[in-house]
Amino acid sequence: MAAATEADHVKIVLLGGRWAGKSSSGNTILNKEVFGIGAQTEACVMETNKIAGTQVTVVDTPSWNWVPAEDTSDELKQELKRSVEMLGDGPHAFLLVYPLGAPFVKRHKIAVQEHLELLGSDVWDHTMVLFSRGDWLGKKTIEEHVEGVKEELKWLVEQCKDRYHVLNNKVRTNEMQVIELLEKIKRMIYAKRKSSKTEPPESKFSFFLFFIFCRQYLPLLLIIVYNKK
Ligand SMILES: Nc1nc2c(ncn2[C@@H]2O[C@H](COP(=O)(O)OP(=O)(O)OP(=O)(O)O)[C@@H](O)[C@H]2O)c(=O)[nH]1
Ligand SMILES: [Mg+2]
Repeated sequence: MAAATEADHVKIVLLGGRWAGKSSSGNTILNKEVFGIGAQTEACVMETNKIAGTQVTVVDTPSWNWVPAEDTSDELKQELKRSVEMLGDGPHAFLLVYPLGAPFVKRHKIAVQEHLELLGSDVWDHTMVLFSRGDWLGKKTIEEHVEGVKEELKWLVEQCKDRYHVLNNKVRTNEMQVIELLEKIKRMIYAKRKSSKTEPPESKFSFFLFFIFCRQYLPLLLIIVYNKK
């Protein structure tokens, strides 16, 4: 998947299991009631708004059930893939929405891993955990909460290279929580852009390896060419 790179237009896909808080989080991010809450989201919906000077586009998706991907219908799999296609050159970020405090055990891990990987082998490079239900944090910070989570949820945070954020979708007046999320996404875009600039182009790298491997045979090759003349 070729993710888009401009940070003046942030493109997001919300992913997750049933009742995770995807549509609510989409509404919080866009600061308007555009995604239906309470009724199950059946198909991808794309909406956009300008937030703190940044154009933000969000695709809300239907949820998967907490089962391995092979037990998920072809229609749902198609719909998940369509969420990426709807954004043309792809999203900057997949936000994997998970309700804060909900148990995350082996079957959740398998479902997340298998459904995300339907979207390409590099999907984890663009994924951040978005905890919904931030109002359940109480006096703890999200960092303190994440430090204390169990093994499977730790795995999820590590898969996302420690990128996570929390939203309280019950308080729409706290626009800082969205601005901070957008900052984290922009940081992810810049980091990705930087690493792809420093990677040697594949063709040059292959030639370099070929040269290293073959240099010992060069004199032999020259003798053969010379004798043929
Ligand atoms: N207290 C609290 N409730 C939340 C929060 N975010 C979402 N909810 C509630 O969680 C329930 C599910 O939210 P949705 O946004 O519809 O979740 P969804 O992932 O889109 O669900 P489906 O599309 O039906 O699978 C709703 O009752 C929301 O009001 C939050 O931050 N705090
Ligand atoms: Mg929904």
